[in-house]
Parts: sequence; structure tokens; C-alpha cells
Amino acid sequence: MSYFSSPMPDRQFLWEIFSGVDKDRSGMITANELQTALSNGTWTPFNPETVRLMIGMFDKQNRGGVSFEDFGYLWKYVTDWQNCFRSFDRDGSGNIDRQELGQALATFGYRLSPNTIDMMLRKFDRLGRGTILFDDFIQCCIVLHNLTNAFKQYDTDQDGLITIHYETFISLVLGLKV
Ligand SMILES: [Ca+2]
Ligand SMILES: [Ca+2]
Repeated sequence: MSYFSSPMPDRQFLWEIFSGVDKDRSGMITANELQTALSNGTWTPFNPETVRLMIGMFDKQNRGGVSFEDFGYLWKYVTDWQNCFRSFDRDGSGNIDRQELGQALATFGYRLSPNTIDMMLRKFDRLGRGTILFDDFIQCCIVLHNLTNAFKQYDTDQDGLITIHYETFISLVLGLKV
């Protein structure tokens, strides 16, 4: 994602956004507040799983929300994803279709067969339209990233094959933040 990286905005700009999102003025942005603030532009509520994943990523003090100190990183993260999404939405339809998803994942360095890409499309196509929206695209990429990292820990010779004990597999899956 580094090539979608946007510069960090100034503190005053971030403070104005933070204050608008922190509806109850608690000094923390919770998952509910973030979900309200983020919009797909499609009249559908932003995927709560994606919100939960993002709060978890930037809740550095484990306080169930994102404070102003960490908010800049969250803002940048969402903005970078927006740029990323727009660049892969080649036809400007506002969603990612099968072909666009395949190109995006290939650009990220994943080598996946058409069958696997079809399966990912079905899994993250929350509205059942054969396409993936912005929030579901983020979730799809985070889940794939986490699964791949977990696999790589065991694939020490990097041949794409692992042998794994049943209980190791269970704890691997349960330990994933997906
Ligand atoms: Ca709050
Ligand atoms: Ca598209």
C-alpha cells in the first residue's frame, strides 16, 4: 500500500475531523462513532467488521477507541485505502468487480488462481451483487494479509506448502485478528 501513501495532514485539520466524529466528546472515537462517520456513499451502513478491524489496529492503548494522538494514523489509513480503491476501480463504478479484484490482488503480490479470487469475491460481496464495496474491499485485503502472514510463519522454506498439527491449526486460526 505504500505507493498510495498520502502526507499526514496538519494537526488543526485532524482536530476538526476528530471533533466532528467524536460525537459524545469523550476524547475517544469508538467503533459506533467511526461507523457513523464513514460512508460508502451507497446508503448502506459501513461494514461493522471493517470498523472493528480498524479500531483494533489503531487503539494503541487498548481502551476500546482511538484517541486524538492515534487518530492521524487512522485518518491516513482510511485515506490511503480510498486512493487505493479508486485506482483499482478502473471503470469508476464505485465498486470492485471480479476483474478489478484480480488486478488489485496481483498488484499486492498475491498469486491466486481464478477460483480463489471467485471465492474471495463471493465471501466479501456483502450485498450479493457480484462486486465489492469500499468497506468490504478493506476487510477482504486485511483478512487476506493476516491469513497470508499466519501461513508464512510456518512456511519457513517458502515453497507454499506447510505441514501443520491439528491443534496448532486451531490456535493459529483462533489467534487471528480477522
Ligand atoms: Ca467518543
Ligand atoms: Ca469498478
